[in-house]
Amino acid sequence: MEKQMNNKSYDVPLIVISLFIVSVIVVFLGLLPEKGTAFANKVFVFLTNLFGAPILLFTFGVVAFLVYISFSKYGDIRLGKEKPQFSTKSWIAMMLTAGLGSATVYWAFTEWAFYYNTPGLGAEPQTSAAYEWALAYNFFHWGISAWALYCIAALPIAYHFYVRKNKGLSLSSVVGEVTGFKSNGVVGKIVDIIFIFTCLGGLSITLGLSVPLLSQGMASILGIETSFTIDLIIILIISVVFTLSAYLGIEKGVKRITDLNSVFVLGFIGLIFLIGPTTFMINNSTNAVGLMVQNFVHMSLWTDPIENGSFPNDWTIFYWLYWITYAPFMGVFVTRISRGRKIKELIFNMLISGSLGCWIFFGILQNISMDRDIRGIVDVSGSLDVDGGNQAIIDVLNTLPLSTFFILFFVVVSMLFLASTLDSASYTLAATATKGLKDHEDPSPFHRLFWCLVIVLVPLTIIFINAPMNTIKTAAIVTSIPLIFVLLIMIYGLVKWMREDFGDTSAHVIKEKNKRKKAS
Ligand code: NM2
Repeated sequence: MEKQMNNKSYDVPLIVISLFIVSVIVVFLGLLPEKGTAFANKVFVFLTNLFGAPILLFTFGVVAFLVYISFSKYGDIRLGKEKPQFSTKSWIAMMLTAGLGSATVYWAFTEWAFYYNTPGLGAEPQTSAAYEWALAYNFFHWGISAWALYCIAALPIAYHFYVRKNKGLSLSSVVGEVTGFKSNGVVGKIVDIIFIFTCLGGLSITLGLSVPLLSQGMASILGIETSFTIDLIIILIISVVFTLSAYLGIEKGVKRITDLNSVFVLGFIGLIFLIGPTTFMINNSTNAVGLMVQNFVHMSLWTDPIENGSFPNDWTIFYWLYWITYAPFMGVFVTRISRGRKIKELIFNMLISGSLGCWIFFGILQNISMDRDIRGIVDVSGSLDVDGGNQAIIDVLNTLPLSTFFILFFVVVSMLFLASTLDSASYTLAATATKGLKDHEDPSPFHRLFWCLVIVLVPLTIIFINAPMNTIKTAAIVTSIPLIFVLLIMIYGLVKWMREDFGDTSAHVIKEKNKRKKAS
């Protein structure tokens, strides 16, 4: 049965299946937390063992493929002949802010510490070498390969939409065009469900990590103890205010504030960079880029086959899957903002500018936290087992001059990150679950609020039972593996289309053909 709303309708089977699976997870984890987390751990180990090497090969293959395309004649294909809608600077800024989320702030202070305690590539734990490798690995996990995973989701969608001029910006419409199955038939539904679950998986990590951190910040400002109630209040306020903002008519104001967030982020990291230790930040980051570039292939394909340590599964493979959970959402977003760009321009800016943006962000925040650990001021690496490092993050901020101002700044930045993540995710999910939605139409505000509440159920349960990191990570592992198959279909389609459209055309003709239209 479908409920009518004008000529649009809710996709009831999609909503029911999603609600059912989410409820099963919430009830299982909530009622049997120990069994639930032990089960999640087993699933994590099983899937990363089974799919680990293929995922590493896939990601490395994607990087090689994109580098090849950008240097080949296909790189000159323009995605729509119109003038780009945004300047290159704001285009890159938009990709960066959309591609990173609220948990990025958590990782920015703590990620190196995980690697310092259990390093990759055989380094000795908790040594100087481990400090150096920690930052190199952080740059690797937020670098070229990671952005390549975003890019490989974006390119087929953009090609389908601008070059082939097919209808629809969803994964199911791309898969429909490639395979010939109807996008509103069974195959399309399966793709939509996979899409929804990957989004939910990614958001579980994002919210599971960022909500407790945000409430830690709030509690420190208010001088109270953190508790689940604070987590709950924060998430409810953000969900209701931000998702209903369109309905309440304050969307423009809210949007302006979230747009301002990139300025806030720049201000935040800029000030910390100036306070320093600036030289250490520059030196350690330069060193990390060197280590990473030198070992790029080894890091990309390292499975630790003899020692069977858990680093590749726990980090590299997990990270690629974590990025993949956001890839479909990013693919659609990047397509929307990339009309008029050449394929090579898209690849270059996603891989290089995207990575550089991450390295600057992490190069400043990882290093301030590492510096406090090296000098014995805050025990960041020792705090991970206690509370995931949340208190240590606040303690690091407390070492800055005008620390209250910085913690407040930090809380505002995290809150806006969280709000924009929830806002765009609930929008995308509601749009996927609304039948007959035209490109310029929006799903109803209540439908968005519904998805917003569904999104927060699993992470809230995870926070409530105080689940270990592996339970949080399992959400991404389970949900993004099916999406790899969808991505493979999309890559196949892209190659097929490019060969059909330009296979017999020589490089200079492609260049000529793809000149931008003169402004009329
Ligand atoms: N990525 C970039 O959790 C977040 O901050 C969202 C994370 C996929 C690793 C993005």
